[in-house]
Amino acid sequence: MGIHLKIPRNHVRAHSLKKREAVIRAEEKGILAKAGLIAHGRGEAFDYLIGETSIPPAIFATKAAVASLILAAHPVISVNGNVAALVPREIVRLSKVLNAPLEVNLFFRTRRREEAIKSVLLKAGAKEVLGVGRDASATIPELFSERRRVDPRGIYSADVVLVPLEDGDRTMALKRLGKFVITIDLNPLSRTAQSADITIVDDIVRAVPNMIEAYKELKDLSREELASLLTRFDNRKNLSEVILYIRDRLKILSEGEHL
Ligand code: PTJ
Repeated sequence: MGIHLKIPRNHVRAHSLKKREAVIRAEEKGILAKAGLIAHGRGEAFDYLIGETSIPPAIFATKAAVASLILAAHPVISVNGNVAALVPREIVRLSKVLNAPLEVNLFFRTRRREEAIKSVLLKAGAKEVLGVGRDASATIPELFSERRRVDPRGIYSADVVLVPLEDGDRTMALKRLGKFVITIDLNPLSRTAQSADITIVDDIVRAVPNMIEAYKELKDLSREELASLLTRFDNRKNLSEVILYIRDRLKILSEGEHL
């Protein structure tokens, strides 16, 4: 076990430091991959650029994502080490409100990590967790990482999949299989962000609770109203909005203004 910081509640970076502690602890417990620590750091850098808040294009993408998950016949939520480390209770809650099963799906797959993540999710209130051990018996063609293994009852037969913090090859393989892919990724330039159908450029710690709120707002809409929300959403345009937002913010900051 490493040395852990005691973070003063009024520390200006308390939120960020708490997340760091959560990922470090999860790595020590065998939940998070070592590469997950690096991925977290990259996410933090992009979060700095957007101002560590859910910006308007992220909220728009969140609503479109929830609309598509409500409309889905068989939605599935993929869970990796970073998701289990940062939002275990929230992802279980989202899975319940949307009636979308949780599936453990790992880039760095080991039996020990699968079981550790399953147990985090069960402890957080999940009734069932797909994709563990022999349950991940189907394969996504053309994928060479361990992420090719999926559960026939889950991602394999899903029409809409939420894959937060995903890698680019897998996103493209899921697209080729005809899945509608939603991701949460702080990097608007990543291959995943660029190739998903809906990209929520936001910290997963804010995005998942926002999705639960969006569900409450959208759940009574008709299927036509939900479909029209989706038709108005264009991922490429929305990602451009994110990049323009960062550009405008940096311009203001470069002129010495504080936001
Ligand atoms: O648990 P595993 O074995 O499945 O491995 C998970 C990681 C994240 C290590 C694996 O999927 C990976 O290597 O991912 P990448 O290719 O590094 O992509 C992760 C993306 O997530 C990057 O674009 C980061 O900017 C972004 N990211 C990191 N932290 C967050 C985030 N996006 C949203 N919220 C975060 N907290």
